[in-house]
This record gives sequence, C-alpha cells and structure tokens, in this order.
Amino acid sequence: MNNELQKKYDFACELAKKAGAIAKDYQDQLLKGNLEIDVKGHQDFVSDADRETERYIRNQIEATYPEDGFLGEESGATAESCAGVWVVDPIDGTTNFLRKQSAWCVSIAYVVNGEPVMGVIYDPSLDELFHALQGEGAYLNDRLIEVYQGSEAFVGLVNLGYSPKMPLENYLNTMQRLLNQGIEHRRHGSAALGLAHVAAGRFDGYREDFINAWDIMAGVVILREAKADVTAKQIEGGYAIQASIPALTALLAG
Ligand code: LIP
Repeated sequence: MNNELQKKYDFACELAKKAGAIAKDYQDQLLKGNLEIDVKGHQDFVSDADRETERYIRNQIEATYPEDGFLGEESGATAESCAGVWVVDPIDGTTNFLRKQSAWCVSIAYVVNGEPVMGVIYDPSLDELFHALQGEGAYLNDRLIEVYQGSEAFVGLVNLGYSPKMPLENYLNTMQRLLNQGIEHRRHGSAALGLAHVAAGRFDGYREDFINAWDIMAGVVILREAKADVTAKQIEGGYAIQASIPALTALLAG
C-alpha cells in the first residue's frame, strides 16, 4: 500500500463528510427560505451552497496538497497540468438539493494520469460514505460491498440519467429495451449517488449517455472495486457512462 495515497484517501473521506455537513446546513437554510438560487441553464441551477461547499473543499485540498491539480464543477480547473488531480462535485443532484429533496451527495475523486484511483461519495441525508481506493475494495461506511456476480435470471432495477445533449431516442430506446425484459428503472438526477447505489447493490445498473467528469470519477473507482462492469467512454465535452452487474451489461448497452 502506498502510504502517501492512503493518507490522501483518509483525508478525502474526512473532507467529504465535513463538506457534506456544510452543504446540509445550506439546505437547512433553504428550508427556511434563506438561499438565493441562480439559473445556469435549462434545468441547471446553482446556489451559494454549491459555490461555498466547493470553495471549502478546494481550499482544504490546496492547503494540504498544493502540488496537486483541481477540477470542480463550479470553479473550474487549475491551469497547470499535474500528475494527480482532485475532481470534485460539491453537490451532485443540485436540482434535488434545491427542491429540498434528499437525493444528492458530495463526490470527490483523485485522478492520476486520467484514471481515478480513489473515490469518495458522501450522502449526508443518510450519513452514508461510499468509498474506494484502487486495489483495496469498495466500502459503504465500514462494510465491504460487491455487486451480484451471478448470471441467473433476476428482477432487475436500473437507474438512468438523461442529458439533453444526447438524442432523446437514445434514452427512450434504453427504457424500452429494459421494459421489454421486465426490468424497471428509476431516474434520481444524481449520477454519483446512482453509481454508488449500483456498487452497494441497490440498483443493477446505471447508464447516462452524456455526463461530466466530476459526476462520475469517484463512482467509477468505487464500482471497479465492487466488481461491477464499468465503461466511462470519453466523448466530445464529457463522458458516456455505464455501470452494471455482469448479467445486465449487454442488455443495458443495447
Ligand atoms: C447532475 C447529474 C445528473 C444529470 C444532471 C446533472 P449536478 O449533476 O448528477 O446525472 O442527469 O443533468 O448534471 O448538476 O446535479 O451536479
């Protein structure tokens, strides 16, 4: 075990929980009507909660690991290229957060030469920390997690994400292909949480045909360590992500 990486992992786990507490406080303010909401685009919102939570995370990382790079949804990327880059979504599931719902999380990944080697996803609503360090297994809080490896028939449940940056028929065709096999789907609007729930066995798959790096990098390493099939394909401006139990991979891919 690389001792330096272990220290970064422990740091990231603690940081995600502290950032989650900050974001949760903002949601409590929201519930009292004390939070301004800005519109970034159609169905794309942001608030001081996103900005300040990311500011906290970025400040902690830059103070502790000044040699590393940073990429955050709200504050962008550091200029210089670094071997190790922290990829952060301070509140994934922003729309849910701003509508006072609970399906949102903090997502922090550490990426080396383009590959995530560490991922931490924290859900403050349930106090659930999904985390993994490459080669060391995936965990929910302190419990080892692994996806179903069998190929027997199963009653599948899939979480789908949708982006208007891709043709609507892609999404509709995926839904139809699943429903034709009697497989139900949900759409929660938080990719990071959806990916974490696949790793924890709450869903049998996740697919979204356009997504940003900060939404998926932590989930990718958690899922790989949970022995899921994971494909994060780089496309223009982002990624196409699919993660599933092995028995569902071909059907979900279409
Ligand atoms: C969200 C993703 C979700 C996607 C939404 C949005 P955000 O991230 O987690 O899967 O469908 O459009 O991008 O904006 O809440 O951090």
